[in-house]
Amino acid sequence: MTKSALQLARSKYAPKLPKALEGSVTVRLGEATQSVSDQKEIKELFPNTYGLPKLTFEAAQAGEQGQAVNVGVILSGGQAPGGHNVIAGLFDGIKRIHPDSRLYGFLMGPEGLIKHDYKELTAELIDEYRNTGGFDIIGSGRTKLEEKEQFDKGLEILKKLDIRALVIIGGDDSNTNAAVLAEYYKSIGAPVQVIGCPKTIDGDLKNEQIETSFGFDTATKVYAEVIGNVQRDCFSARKYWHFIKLMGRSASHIALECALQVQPNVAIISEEVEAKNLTLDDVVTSIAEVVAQRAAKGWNFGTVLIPEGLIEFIPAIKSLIAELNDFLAHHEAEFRAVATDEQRAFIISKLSEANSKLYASLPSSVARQLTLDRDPHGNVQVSLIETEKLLAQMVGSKLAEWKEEGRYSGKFASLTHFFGYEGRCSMPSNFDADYCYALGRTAACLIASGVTGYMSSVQNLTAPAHEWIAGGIPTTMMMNMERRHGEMKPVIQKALVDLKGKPFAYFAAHREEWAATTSFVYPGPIQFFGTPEICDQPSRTLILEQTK
Ligand code: FBP
Repeated sequence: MTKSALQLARSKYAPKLPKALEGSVTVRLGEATQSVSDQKEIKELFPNTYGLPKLTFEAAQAGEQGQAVNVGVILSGGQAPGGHNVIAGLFDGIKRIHPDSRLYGFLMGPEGLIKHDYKELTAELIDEYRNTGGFDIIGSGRTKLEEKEQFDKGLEILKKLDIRALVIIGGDDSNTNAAVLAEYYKSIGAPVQVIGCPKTIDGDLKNEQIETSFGFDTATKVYAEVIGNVQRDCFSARKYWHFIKLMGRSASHIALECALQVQPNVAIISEEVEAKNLTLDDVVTSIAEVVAQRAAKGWNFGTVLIPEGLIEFIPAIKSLIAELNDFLAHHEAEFRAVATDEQRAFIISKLSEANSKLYASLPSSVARQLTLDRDPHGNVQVSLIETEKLLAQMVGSKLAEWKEEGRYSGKFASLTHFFGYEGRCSMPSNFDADYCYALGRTAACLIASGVTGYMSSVQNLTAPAHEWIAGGIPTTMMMNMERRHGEMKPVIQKALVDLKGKPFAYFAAHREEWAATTSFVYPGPIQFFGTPEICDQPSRTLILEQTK
């Protein structure tokens, strides 16, 4: 593999470790735990892995060498910067347990386990990937690991390779499935420990125990850099409004973090839209008001940040989508038989009055998308809807109306952007490189402790890395019961933006000023070499959340 000068320099970076993990380690057992809610149901579903104690690793005098262990690893779901360092930390950790320990990577996500597709991860291979972005060392995939047949099929290859522990690196759903797998293997007496690691750029796998998921830090820094560049261009030319959609399937953590970093003129937070029961027109009006307010000062430029999942959080659109799903599920053939240019009118004639009115008000491209693009479960694929274009177009129409009424006399030219895939495989920031390596080393300590059904956890993350606290959290502790596909299931609670939390409060306290002035911040690229103030700062979200 040909490497750039920066890649070569970066491959030599030694991640900073929590002090407790530098030498030999001992484990301190905490109190027995409970799930965040629905304790009775979760306990019944996880009789073998419920109520386990939290674990903390502490430095110890050098002890006897452990036994060699074969370990499997899976990358699950969307890419997030730092995944390779989790694997490197795990590799180094199990080699410290015993030099004959071996690591096997299952290829292209959970499917690799089911299809028995794997490769051994040797020291030479691991060295190639230290501190690099991407998941390409073994690939990732979205196959859900949730059926007994899949578990049994996986067990065949685990037995064949004498794998005694499986580490699943994934988001809330993958870690939920990891907990179910841990319980199943324990219930049938299969000697395989299952350990999870918290991954997702979306930042929605966090709670009292998991301070942040890995990848969020780097991805948001990459987006903030690019948004900063767009803002500087915007302020230089002073002729465009930039509508920027940001990844993060449902929660708005990425949009909020970027807003905190770049101070845009407008940032929409989906959770607030839902809490205030806003309509699409309310959202459009709120943006148009800022455009008009700035135009009155002669400033026909600005930036608007839009979270990817916004459309699903607008209560009226949620209800429109639900009715459309239902209608199309029952009348698919009838609908497809209608000529393309008459489909819009056909749908309008079939929906309830409120939804029909809303549907009729949507630009034709979005209206068409709502009826055509449905996933295998019959749901509209809202992530494909170009919300940034929808909002830019609707704000333009609103301003044109206001111009006719004499309420607005500015110029409005818009440009749209979507930043998502650009940030998912970026070279990890020092924070993510250190955090991920520590998560991998912690996973190895959990394996050495013989436990199963735990998630690797590293806490105290706004302190310098050597003060971080490594341990294990029973995954059942983070669970509650939720309705999924019509059935109540035990799942890890997804963290949405907390409207009472400090990051949102800071944003809310400053947004009017950012709208009325031009207070853009240009964060610049991630730095790897330099002082900790430049290279090691965690996300603003994490800093604000941990401010006393
Ligand atoms: P994970 O939850 O698996 O980490 O993935 C998050 C994400 O990057 C979302 O932000 C985005 O909506 C989605 O993946 C895109 O999915 P895909 O990679 O399948 O296009």
